[in-house]
Amino acid sequence: MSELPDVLELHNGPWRWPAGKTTISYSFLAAGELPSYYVTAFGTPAQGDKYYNVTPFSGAQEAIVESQFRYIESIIPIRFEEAQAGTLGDMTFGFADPGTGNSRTGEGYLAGGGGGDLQGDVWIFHGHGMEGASGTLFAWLTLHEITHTLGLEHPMDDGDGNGNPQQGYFFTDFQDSTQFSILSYKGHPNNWNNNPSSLALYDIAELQLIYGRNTNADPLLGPVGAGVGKDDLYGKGGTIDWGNDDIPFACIYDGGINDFDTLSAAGMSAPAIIDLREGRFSSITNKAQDFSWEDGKSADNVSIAFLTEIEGAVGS
Ligand SMILES: [Ca+2]
Ligand SMILES: [Ca+2]
Ligand SMILES: [Ca+2]
Ligand SMILES: [Zn+2]
Repeated sequence: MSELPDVLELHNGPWRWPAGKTTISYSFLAAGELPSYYVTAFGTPAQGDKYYNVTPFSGAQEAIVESQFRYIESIIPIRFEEAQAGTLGDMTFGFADPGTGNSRTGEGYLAGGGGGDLQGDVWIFHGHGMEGASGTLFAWLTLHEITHTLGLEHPMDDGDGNGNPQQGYFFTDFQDSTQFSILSYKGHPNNWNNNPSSLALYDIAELQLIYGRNTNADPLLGPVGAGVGKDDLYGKGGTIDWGNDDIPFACIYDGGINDFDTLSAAGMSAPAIIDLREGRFSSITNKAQDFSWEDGKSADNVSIAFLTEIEGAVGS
């Protein structure tokens, strides 16, 4: 077994929920429910101001967020619980106006960033067509912001102001893409049109460096212990089911022990390239024609997390 890489660009600071805090509470804001600490910090927002016009997530959007919490719980030993009615959680979720001149789609306040009660809060801003959205773009956007709240930064925000990732650790310009971190602003070089359906390779590694690994968890669903002896199938009809997705876009973390897991390209129409080594990428798609295989390029759309052992493979 190797170790988790230390990708400093993603957590180049003290940002995290305090050690020993293993349960993080969350609330979905109601219409007009701007927490009072925003008024304390920024004043009462008027039209044109950031945080004006708070509107709620839809039920489907709340369900997306909660499924992401279950997913993150399978990776790190942290639990997310909805705050009791009438109280605000450590994390809040809502839509609001972005404020004049702010083109960002969302915002997630870093835990440990000194923001007091602002820490952990996630906003999706009006003006980007996200109200009522429940597709893969909304799912990716909220997962991106939740990952910020857990303490990870954009790979290109390393403090030197040039917008490029810090060189010399793990990230290179090439690696500054969603192939390696969903916090990158650049799409996967071979996969531009797809939204990541999971955290990416380095996101999982860095969250596990900070919080520890959830070993023996049932991937996507379960508590510690549920992964012992659990044989998982990653492919059509399996634990991660990419169904009819032409270019599935995921990183597989399986903390199970004494198991036999399989990465499968069965049912995919294009030739597959499968690499079962940890930290490596496989190409499992229905769209081989989009890629210049003869040039040595491949889709590299499915990765295996560091310290994850996938024991078997099935070709297309
Ligand atoms: Ca908060
Ligand atoms: Ca397993
Ligand atoms: Ca395994
Ligand atoms: Zn971001």
